[in-house]
Amino acid sequence: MTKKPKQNQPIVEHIFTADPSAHVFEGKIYIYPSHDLDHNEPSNDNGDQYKMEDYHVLSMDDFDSPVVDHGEALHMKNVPWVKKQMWAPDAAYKNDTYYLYFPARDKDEIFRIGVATSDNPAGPFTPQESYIPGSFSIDPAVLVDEDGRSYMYFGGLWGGQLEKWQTGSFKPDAEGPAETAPALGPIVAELSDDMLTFKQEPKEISIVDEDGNPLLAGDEDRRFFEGAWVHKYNGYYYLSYSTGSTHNIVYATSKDPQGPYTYKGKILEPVIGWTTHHSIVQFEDKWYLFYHDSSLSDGVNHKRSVKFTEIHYNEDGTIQTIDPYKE
Ligand code: FUB
Repeated sequence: MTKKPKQNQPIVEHIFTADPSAHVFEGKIYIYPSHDLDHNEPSNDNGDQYKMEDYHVLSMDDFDSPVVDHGEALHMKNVPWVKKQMWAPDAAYKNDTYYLYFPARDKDEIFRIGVATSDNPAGPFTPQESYIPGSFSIDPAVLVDEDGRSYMYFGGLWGGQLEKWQTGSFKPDAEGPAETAPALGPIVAELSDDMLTFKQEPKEISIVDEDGNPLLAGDEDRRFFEGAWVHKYNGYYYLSYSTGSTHNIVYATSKDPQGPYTYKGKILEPVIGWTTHHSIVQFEDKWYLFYHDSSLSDGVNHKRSVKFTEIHYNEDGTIQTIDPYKE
């Protein structure tokens, strides 16, 4: 158990954690992060430095309570289809079961998305033998909607391989669209009732500007890069994501969980470190952003720490932009 967390400070310091997916389960806050390894190997644009091998689940009773590390919830040695790199996970609850969704490279080094189950939100989780058929790329985020339907949002550029799936099959040398062409959007697939397979063929989400025109690939301040997350507020779906190369967390809204989404603005200014990745969760009557940065490692991109801060909506439903280094 570690001390009571403070806003905009690492919530744990005994391990490096990143890519937090936060949920309220059984009245407590559960955080499903990546577990960054403490190594000193070089970085590249393929993300080879992100060598993660397992997941730890963190929880806190509320924001005045210490953070509990529940220990190893799943290790890649126990997942038959995984070769390496267990990246950003998410969790969901349905059918009296907790589901842990996670991307990793399969034996051919292609990113796929797997699922593991538990009757406890802290795990341990038992993985399925193989990845979800038809899954690809990284960063799954699952929304269980109020009508009982569930959706997985996923995808990420560069090391996340999304560019390589534009034709529907994996093309190792494929590159992203030209700067003047529509940007690649995140992918959505409705999940089957058992939460273990896709009910439909995954499809790309369109993100448009205020005039209804698709965001372009060259619009790096606003276009999708990785780390999609969807939450609901006042009847609207909010799709938020990282812009990658420009390091923003931005958002777009829609009345339909599968889009199209209209770009609205920036939630989080760039943080220390190359990656930025977040989730948004309501606890009691407040809303919180969980995110990470590399402050604890003095800026080493693959040694990150999960933090949180409160977010505030304006009357019109827009979200106020946060600079996490200005209190
Ligand atoms: O943690 C590995 C990768 O870095 C994640 O999958 C991305 O979202 C980025 O945070």
